Amino acid sequence: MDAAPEVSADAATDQGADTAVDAPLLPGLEGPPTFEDRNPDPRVVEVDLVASAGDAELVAGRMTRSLLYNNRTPGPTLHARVGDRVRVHFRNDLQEPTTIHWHGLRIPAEMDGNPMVQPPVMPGGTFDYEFVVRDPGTFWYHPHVNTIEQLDRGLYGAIVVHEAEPPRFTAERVFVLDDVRLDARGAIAPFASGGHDAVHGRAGNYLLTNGAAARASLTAPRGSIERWRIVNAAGSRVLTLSLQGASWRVVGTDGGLLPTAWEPSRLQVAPGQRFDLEVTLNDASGVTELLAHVLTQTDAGVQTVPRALVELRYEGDTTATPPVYPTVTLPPRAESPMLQTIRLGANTDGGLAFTINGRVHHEHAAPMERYVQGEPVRFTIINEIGPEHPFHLHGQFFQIVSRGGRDADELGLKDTVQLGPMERVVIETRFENPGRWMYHCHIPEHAEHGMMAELEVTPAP
Ligand SMILES: [Cu+2]
Repeated sequence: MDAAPEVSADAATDQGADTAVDAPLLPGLEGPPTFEDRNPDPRVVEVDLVASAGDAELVAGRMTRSLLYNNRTPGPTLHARVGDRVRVHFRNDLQEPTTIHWHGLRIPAEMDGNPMVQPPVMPGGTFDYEFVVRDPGTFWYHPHVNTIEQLDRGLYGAIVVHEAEPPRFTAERVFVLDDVRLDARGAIAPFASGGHDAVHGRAGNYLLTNGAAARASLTAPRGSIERWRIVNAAGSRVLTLSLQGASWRVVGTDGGLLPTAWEPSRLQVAPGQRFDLEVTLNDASGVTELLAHVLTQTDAGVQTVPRALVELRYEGDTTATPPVYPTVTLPPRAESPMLQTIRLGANTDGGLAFTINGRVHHEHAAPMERYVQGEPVRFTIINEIGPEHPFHLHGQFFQIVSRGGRDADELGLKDTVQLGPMERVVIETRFENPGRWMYHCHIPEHAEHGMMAELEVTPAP
């Protein structure tokens, strides 16, 4: 941890906000700028957040009418340390209602920003979100109203919560990945209510890295060891990533650092998921590329083509000390958990709709099930249809027990798990966070057409 002069909150206030010093310093983040913290107390992060329409340069030299947080997409990164209090003064300058959902944070249900527990913030309206960030990790925020359009038009941003004693890297970088569908004029293409988009969710024709369609061009000294925090903010695109010209290990996922790192050949990141990578820049080539392998129409038919999201060139040399990771222990598997089944399906009774346990769910429906805080529950989630579903549970972490009947090797605490066509995944949670919580497919077209339900966790007696 960087040493910083100790300055009491009171002294900082006396001197005015301009001279306030946050102590101890958080590790710096490369990527989207962080929010301006207007509270001098180093344990309080207090920020202003405005959603509005505006122009963004998604493709170089062209402006695209988008929806923005604080006039940019991705919005500023919310940067805090575990245990910090976060206050977000939100104002909705959109022409439509919205909310902010803090994806993955285990915060009080009334701050979760989902429309089952919070009336949407109307145009011109405000809402103050306040919570303590209990868990270190990489998270993100986005609207939970008309998500099909609001997310796709650019409303999302990253959240980084540092460990109490963060491992030290040469640099930490945030990469918020997305795709967007632009028409020939560079405008966001109209949203269709049927067809392929309704079945599979809308995919874009441009990949975005931190809001730009061009590959991110970066430099770093050879010998660096960096932490890369990856967020998939796309509506429906599963990203298959590889790294060329560097060695990498997965050191964290949705719910923070892992007990043991693992080295992928390719890494699949479903919509909503996050992965933290340790990247060692030591390749003879002098250039490192983060690639997304994308199905593409070519002259030779549809093929998987690598697209560079990030190109990093070595400049200078350094000798990084390997980071020292805190010891992480995952909750053990329960001996006799309650067993539940969640079936993800569809029906075409009155147009295409998506179902959970045979029901088309609408907002403000009553909670489907009740659980007691701390009670271990094992869910068998069955995808009974062809389209894929990134299944997301609000306000809790879970572990992936098995996939397709085999023990899962997907280590770590998760809040989002990908289900392929007709696939069956078993997860286990202990419902540590009481309240009313949504669970849904993270593809907005599926969620908003029925695949979004609610459960309730009652406080432990
Ligand atoms: Cu789905």
